[in-house]
Amino acid sequence: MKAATLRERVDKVFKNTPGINRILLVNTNSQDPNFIYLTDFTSGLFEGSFLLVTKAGVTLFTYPLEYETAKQQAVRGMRIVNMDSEKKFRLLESEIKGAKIGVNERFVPYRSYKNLKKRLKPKSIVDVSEAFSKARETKDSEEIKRIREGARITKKAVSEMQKRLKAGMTERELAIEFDSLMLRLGSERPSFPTIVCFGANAALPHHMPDNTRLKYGDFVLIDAGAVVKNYASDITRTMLFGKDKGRVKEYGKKLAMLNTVKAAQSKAISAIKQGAKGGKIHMIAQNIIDKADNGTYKGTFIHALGHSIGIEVHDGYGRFLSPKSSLVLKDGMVTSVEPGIYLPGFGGVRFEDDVLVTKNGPVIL
Ligand SMILES: [Mn+2]
Repeated sequence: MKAATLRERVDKVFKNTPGINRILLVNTNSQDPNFIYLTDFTSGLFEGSFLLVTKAGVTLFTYPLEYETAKQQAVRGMRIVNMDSEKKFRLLESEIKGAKIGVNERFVPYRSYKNLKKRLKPKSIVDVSEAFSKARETKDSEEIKRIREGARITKKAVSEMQKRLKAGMTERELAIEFDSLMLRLGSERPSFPTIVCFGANAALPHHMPDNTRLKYGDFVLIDAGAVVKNYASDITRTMLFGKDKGRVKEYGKKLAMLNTVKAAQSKAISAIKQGAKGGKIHMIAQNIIDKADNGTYKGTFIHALGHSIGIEVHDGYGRFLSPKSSLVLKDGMVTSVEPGIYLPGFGGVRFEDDVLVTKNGPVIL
């Protein structure tokens, strides 16, 4: 596997859009993830820019503000148009008028859609979002390298943070320190707002760091990810603050939770390979949790085992390891594997890694 060229990515998208040979990606005040997928730009915001995608090549219509930024990053097969005048806008219009075009309905706001119809007058508009999801579901070597680097940075930051835990520090203080550690280690930005949970807060899977203070014997759960060249990573670690058995309240129960989730995660990961079914992988983890300690944790694993990871943290619409998932794993997919146990009022445990699917089995990134 090698890094795909722009042409190869464009071909990968058009393979799944029969009858469509013209796609218009429309940015809002943020970039369509598919715009990022094709341009691979790592600098610039490109608010309100358009990317016209045809089999012959890709044209970026942007504004004077970022024209130079675009030109510096343009690769072969990419044309950059500076929309500094109404005439240039008409160039875009002439490309679209009377044509059947594909758009990403999962991204274009209704208002932009209406404007597009009114101003650019295409003959018809169809949704091509699924074609992009399919193109993006398997990663090339460069994409994998970036996710691996993000995961490495995140794991390094967790182990560094573990040494800096102090009784009395707040979740917010930890989150601020953790994010700054990741940035220093090479992260461009967090994949999502860093989740930090102390004690009972760990029972809430998406708890946001607040002013809760760390106490001896608390669970400490960190769920975070570093972005490297547009690609996200997503790692969760849970630990106990303080290891002295005698002084940690309900040490045995906490340790059993940690061990159960670890076992569920490693069993599920070892079943991952090309051809395996997403639903089955989820059930491997769920069964271990449900049956452990005579059913003490039955029903406490309350979310999907994993999700596709790439440009978006939840990449690839609907591609999940979940109980009813019909997803069949393919070589080159990257999925999170994140079982958990959540006991409201007491605490929770989650372990999460990013796993590459190959023909021969799993590779933990
Ligand atoms: Mn995740």
